[in-house]
Amino acid sequence: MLSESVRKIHSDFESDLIGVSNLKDLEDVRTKYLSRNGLITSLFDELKNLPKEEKPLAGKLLNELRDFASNQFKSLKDKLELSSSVDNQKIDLTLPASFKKLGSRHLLTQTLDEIKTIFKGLGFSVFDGPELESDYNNFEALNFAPDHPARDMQDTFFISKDYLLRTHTSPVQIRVMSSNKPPVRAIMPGRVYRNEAVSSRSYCMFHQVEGLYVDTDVTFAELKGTLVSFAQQFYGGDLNYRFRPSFFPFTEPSAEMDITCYLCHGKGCKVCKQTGWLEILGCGMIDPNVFKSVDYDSEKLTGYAFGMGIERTAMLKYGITDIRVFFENDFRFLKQF
Ligand code: 2NL
Repeated sequence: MLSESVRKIHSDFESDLIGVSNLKDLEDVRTKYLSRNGLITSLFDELKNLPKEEKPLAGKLLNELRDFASNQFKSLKDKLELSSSVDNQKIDLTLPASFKKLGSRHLLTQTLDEIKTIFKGLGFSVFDGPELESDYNNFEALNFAPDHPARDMQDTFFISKDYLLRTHTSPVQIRVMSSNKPPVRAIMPGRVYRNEAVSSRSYCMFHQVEGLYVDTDVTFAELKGTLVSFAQQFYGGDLNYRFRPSFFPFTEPSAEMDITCYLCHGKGCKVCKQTGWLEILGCGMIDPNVFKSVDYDSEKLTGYAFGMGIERTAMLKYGITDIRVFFENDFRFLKQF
């Protein structure tokens, strides 16, 4: 008998609940079934009239019904409360969404990424190394004479007698050659430090990318082919270029590469100091003394190397005239790129 009442109340409760669309109707259903005098609660009173042996099963059925009803009630209540709180806030779903400013990669990162992509396409891999270096890796292994002016306290941040903040990324090339057999074809980007007065043209810290290719028959013609291909991809296809003789302690012969001035297209202006040319990088054939210091056979091997400042490269490409803007993080500068 009781089990039949349970079944009937169960299905009545469910159909009553289907008709509920607001909190008030829901409260009426709760009163009808679950309040002190509600239908479910009253069934519990009938339990005591049952024969002893039927009580456990009937009790179980009743508990299940009550738990079912209160769970259904609770979840519908949560749902209705949530939607009524949204109604109360009077949200205007037709308003345009608020604009969130997105960050972007720093111009230096963008420039370096572009340089890396181009050289990877030319078969170079990428290495990095520590910014705190030994005097040996930074100067001695690179054929700097002991009294070379770059070692001077005024140009180099020395940490101790034998350690310093690297003044170029060449020590990474020393490390890579010392721990890899030739052929080696790689670029090494990173931060470098110079103890110089800060101005629009120089900063105490900047970024460089250097590269080298060492094998048995590497020629100056290959150096030119690679760097011209780089410049065409980076600065644009139809540029003119030239290589001028230069000097670096670690290369012989050495050269600097110029491209046509982006501003006057070769006519001569303030940016190119009336020459029509802009210097974009330094390069040369690796000096045999450098090969000796990394235990490479300078009789069998030749190689070229090159280096460029990343800030300078970006300044040339975008016509930026003050290096300090790279480190000030002024949003008005950053957001232009
Ligand atoms: C410049 C010029 C250059 C190199 C860097 C290099 C490294 C080794 C051996 C030989 Cl381990 N050379 N690097 C060569 C020529 C030029 O940089 O104006 N940099 C900003």
